[in-house]
Amino acid sequence: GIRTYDYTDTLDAEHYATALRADIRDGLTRTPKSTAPTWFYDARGSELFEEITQLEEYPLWRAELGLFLLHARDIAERTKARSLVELGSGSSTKTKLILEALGPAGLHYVPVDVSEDALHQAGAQLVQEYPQLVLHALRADFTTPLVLPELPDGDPRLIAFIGSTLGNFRRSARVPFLRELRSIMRPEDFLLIGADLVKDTQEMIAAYDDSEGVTAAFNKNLLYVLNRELDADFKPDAFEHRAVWNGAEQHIEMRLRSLADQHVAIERLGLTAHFDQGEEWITERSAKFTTDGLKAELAAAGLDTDQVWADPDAGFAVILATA
Ligand code: AVJ
Repeated sequence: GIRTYDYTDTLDAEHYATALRADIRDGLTRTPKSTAPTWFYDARGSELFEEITQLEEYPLWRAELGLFLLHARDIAERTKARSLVELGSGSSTKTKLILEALGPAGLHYVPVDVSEDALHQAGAQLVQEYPQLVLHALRADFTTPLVLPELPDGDPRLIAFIGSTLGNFRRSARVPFLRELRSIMRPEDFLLIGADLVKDTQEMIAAYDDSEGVTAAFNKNLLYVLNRELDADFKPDAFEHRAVWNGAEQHIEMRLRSLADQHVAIERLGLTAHFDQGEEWITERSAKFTTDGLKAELAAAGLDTDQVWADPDAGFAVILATA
């Protein structure tokens, strides 16, 4: 018969609209303007992100895949996890490498994502591919405390937050977030983090400002999302994509630079955003780590580093930690 999977939605129907309106109202009325990267990922944004992961100038995705090809078995042997909770639902190659290394038969897999579509795509595909996987999709976002579904009590659990998405949290928000993850971990559980490492500045910038302009399109797609969701009248040609290395904060900033002095009406918010000519709006921060720095942040959250697998050439690391 058709393999099914469980699905729990911890967010209310208005969650997206409410959170979007609050973030854009707050983000476009502060100085400098700065909004959350969550809003990039409509269908078009998700497509553009998939394209970005395959770009020559964007090595992160391949670097992490390489580490999982090398070490998925080590992760399985070290953790002996029989439940995998993945923040940001993977249907990607990487998730399958981990599922296969852990042994999908009887494994409890909990993909966690804010996008219902992403969860159902991943869920349907994975139960098809791994009929004995016990999949429970959980719609949640990282701002609300994570309430896990029923999982086998005795076996270790592995919480995975890969892809260097931890980097989207500002430094001040990372330790509280990691503490939140620790609060649902038991002594036998593990946390798996993927983290992009600091490298040559020009290389880091190129990864966010590729020569084909895919990242520029990804960034500008935000304007189409806001025009559609908030009935705004952003003119995409009135903004220019920028990628900047913020050395003080150790993160890449994607920005939209206003090419003119302009006012943009945002009907749904009942406000008009004003941009000076040359004003830059921060649309994403991608932090870059050192392994020592990340170990220190884990320790500050009460987590102990258990294993570090780094690829110094590609400048990426995968870290296992315990509560
Ligand atoms: C998915 C958040 C890890 O920060 O590198 C890719 C998103 N932004 N290119 C990143 C992204 C521009 C990506 N993360």
